[in-house]
Amino acid sequence: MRKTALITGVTGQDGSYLAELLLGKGYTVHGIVRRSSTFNTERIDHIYQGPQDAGRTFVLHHADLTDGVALVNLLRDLQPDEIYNLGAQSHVRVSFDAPLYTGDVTGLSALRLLEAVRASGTRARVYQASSSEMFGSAPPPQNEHTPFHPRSPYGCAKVFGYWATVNYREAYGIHAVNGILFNHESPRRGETFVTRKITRAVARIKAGLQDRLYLGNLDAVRDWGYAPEYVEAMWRMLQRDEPDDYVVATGEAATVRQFAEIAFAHADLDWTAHVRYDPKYERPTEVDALIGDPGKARDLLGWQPRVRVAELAGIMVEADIRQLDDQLAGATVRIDR
Ligand code: NAP
Ligand code: F7E
Repeated sequence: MRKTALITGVTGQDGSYLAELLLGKGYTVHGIVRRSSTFNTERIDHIYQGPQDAGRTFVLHHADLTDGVALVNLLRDLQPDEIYNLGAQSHVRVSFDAPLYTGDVTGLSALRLLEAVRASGTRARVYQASSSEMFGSAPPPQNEHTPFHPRSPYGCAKVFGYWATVNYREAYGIHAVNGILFNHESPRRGETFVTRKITRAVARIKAGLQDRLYLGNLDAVRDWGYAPEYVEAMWRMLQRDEPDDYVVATGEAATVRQFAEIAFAHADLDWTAHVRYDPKYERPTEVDALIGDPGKARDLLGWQPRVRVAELAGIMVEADIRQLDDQLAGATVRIDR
């Protein structure tokens, strides 16, 4: 029997890699796409299957995480085996500008989805995309027992989603798990997260289209892993007989400054010649250091990270250089001076 999975946030970085992974494992994959006035499916266009394709295994549905009734209807119709709740307003800085919206989409929607599971009578296993941002100012290394001290509306919303998931597991016996993932990146990372902002700038500076890159706090420490490996951990969590919560991380740390240095050096550029500070990119409260302890995921899921930060930066720089080359070959590119 083919298994069926539903992914919220399928158009995002992780959703696109997870859809590929599950299709490769023989699942029928359903994804929620929110209505947009421009196309928002770029990350999944290469696996798109049209309504007319016979025997299609990848199906997209228009819905929004804030629309609880739509979620109930969808789950009642699909009766999926597994649900991956990856949809969120996921940008920490933006969550200070849109705190209530972030609380609704990123926090309350986790509860909406769990209620929809109950209301629709589906027996699906549920993965909740929890985040290392929940640890906030708790000193590293952080593991499953580290107390939460979130430092942004985004972090607070994720703490709400985390506890809703634990509560529904305890109260209703739902097979629900939290993956507490540390930062993970890829060539599909959103362009305003710091790693991708840096690697895109490296490509543009190398091509002579840009000279300066403005960044905020260069001293922040992060544990950056490779997104395709992290979605494998999500899947492994839902295959365990007992639902539980897991930290997923590399256990290695780098500062934003070090990431910039490595990324620029990969293209034979000196980062100090191009990077400038702009306080605009600081946050009202910062998370200084996130370094995860992935021991439990290693021992119980058999999961281990392979790509480390230097290789990751190289993968992303090369992909951005290739993408820019393709754009330059086929289209007009705006030149920032
Ligand atoms: P992402 O690229 O920002 O993707 C977020 C997804 O959520 C997109 O598909 C987005 O749709 C969708 N979405 C946003 N608002 C929605 C709404 N109201 N209704 C339905 N869908 C909505 O995020 P990601 O990096 O893949 O991360 C996946 C999940 O893991 C998120 O929950 C994030 O908070 C969490 N997380 C990420 C990391 C990380 O380092 N990447 C670490 C820990 C946890 P559009 O494409 O239309 O915008
Ligand atoms: O910032 C600093 C910034 O926006 C990383 C999300 O996926 O991971 C992500 O959240 C660090 C911060 O990611 C700029 O202050 C400096 O200290 O790439 P980021 P994030 O805030 O860590 C967690 C685990 C999630 O769950 C989130 O969804 O870099 N920084 N200068 C900057 N950050 C940005 N974005 N832009 C700058 O110019």
